[in-house]
Amino acid sequence: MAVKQQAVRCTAFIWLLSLFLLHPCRAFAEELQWDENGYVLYCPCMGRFGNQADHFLGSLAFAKMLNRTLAVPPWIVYRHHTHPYINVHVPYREFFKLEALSAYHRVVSLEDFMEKLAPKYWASGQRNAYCFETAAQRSKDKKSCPMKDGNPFGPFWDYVGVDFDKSVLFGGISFSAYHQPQFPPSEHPVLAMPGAPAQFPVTEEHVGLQRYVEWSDKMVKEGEEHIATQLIRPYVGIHLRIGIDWQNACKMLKNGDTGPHFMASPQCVGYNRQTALALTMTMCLPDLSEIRRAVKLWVKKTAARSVYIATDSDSHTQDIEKLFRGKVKVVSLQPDLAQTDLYILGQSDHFIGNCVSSFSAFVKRERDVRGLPSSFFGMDEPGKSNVKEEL
Ligand SMILES: Nc1nc2c(ncn2[C@@H]2O[C@H](COP(=O)(O)OP(=O)(O)O)[C@@H](O)[C@H]2O)c(=O)[nH]1
Ligand SMILES: *[C@@H]1O[C@H](CO)[C@@H](O)[C@H](O)[C@H]1NC(C)=O
Ligand SMILES: [Mg+2]
Repeated sequence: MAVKQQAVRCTAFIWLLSLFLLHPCRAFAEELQWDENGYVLYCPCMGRFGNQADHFLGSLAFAKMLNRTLAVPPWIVYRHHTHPYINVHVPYREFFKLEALSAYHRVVSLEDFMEKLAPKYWASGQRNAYCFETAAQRSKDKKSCPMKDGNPFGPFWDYVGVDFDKSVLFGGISFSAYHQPQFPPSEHPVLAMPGAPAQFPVTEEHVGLQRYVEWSDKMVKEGEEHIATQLIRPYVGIHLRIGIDWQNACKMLKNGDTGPHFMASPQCVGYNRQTALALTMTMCLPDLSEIRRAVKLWVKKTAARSVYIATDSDSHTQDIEKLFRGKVKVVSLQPDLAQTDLYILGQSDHFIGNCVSSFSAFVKRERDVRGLPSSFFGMDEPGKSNVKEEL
């Protein structure tokens, strides 16, 4: 009896202990402490989701390098075709778990930073903007950072509720730990920048940071429901990036205006420029015959019973159904949220992506972290040219 009680007490103790040890983020969410080592703020002002995600990984690494807390910005969603045609700012947490990032580095959502910390520590009147001299060159007086000039810059900082009081310029072409002594957090607590302090595409060194980008419970629930009700495993997920903007982008490749490093392509041709494999037109813009070939190959290899098609334009559902004469279920949801597609592609038994697309790259990175297989149109084995292309 006494032993049993002891055990119960002990269990309760461990449970209590785990509350404090394993959930530091809970305390952190309730009571935000000001970080004496300062903050990094930026606008994810370049490109749509895939580009923003690449920039996010680099920015996370940047904040860690400077040992400043990253104020995680919302995602900017463009609504060029839907009323009321204004950008929507979606808090990071809507799609992903903010706390999961803390395993890598200190973060706070930009919204929480503004609501809970800025009024006391970064009040109106002391809000500096930081940018490169070259960026300031574009302003009228050649001395101001272009923080709110145009779309999406203006609407972004308006959403955050920020006007800038002063600009601080830095020289050189890249900001590194080397610059930090120039901006001690005591004098420069908040580094707010017009764009991400990161490269596009994400550097090879930072690809693995994808492991800290975990889907929110809401996204998991929605995505799993679709998979359970619409798909039959094993299923092959494919990303068809073939819309008109993409056709135009791939023209650059066709015209020889770009080498093998083109947008997200290092993910399949290799990050080293000297040893990069050829980037073919089929890889950038797969035609229907390539789409058919690759889908047929992977459905056969994985004995897939269904195919999920995510697309920015035509899903080619019927063309793909015809390949299997009704034996394989072909599904395309065309969801309101692009992230629903990303989730379902991420969970597939095999993924065929577009090597040049950062939207595909998001899926590929997530799958690599979890050890799931992926290929690309025009490249069945990532990092190895298709035999036919070599001839
Ligand atoms: N829902 C959905 N949207 C897509 C798909 N492919 C492209 N898009 C949209 O087009 C945008 C493409 O821009 P981005 O994410 O930067 O990727 P990239 O241009 O392909 O490198 C995405 O963010 C989506 O909004 C898709 O398969 N499904
Ligand atoms: C990094 O910042 C944290 C939080 O401000 C601080 O506790 C820690 O000592 C800093 N680390 C270094 C190496 O300066
Ligand atoms: Mg893009």
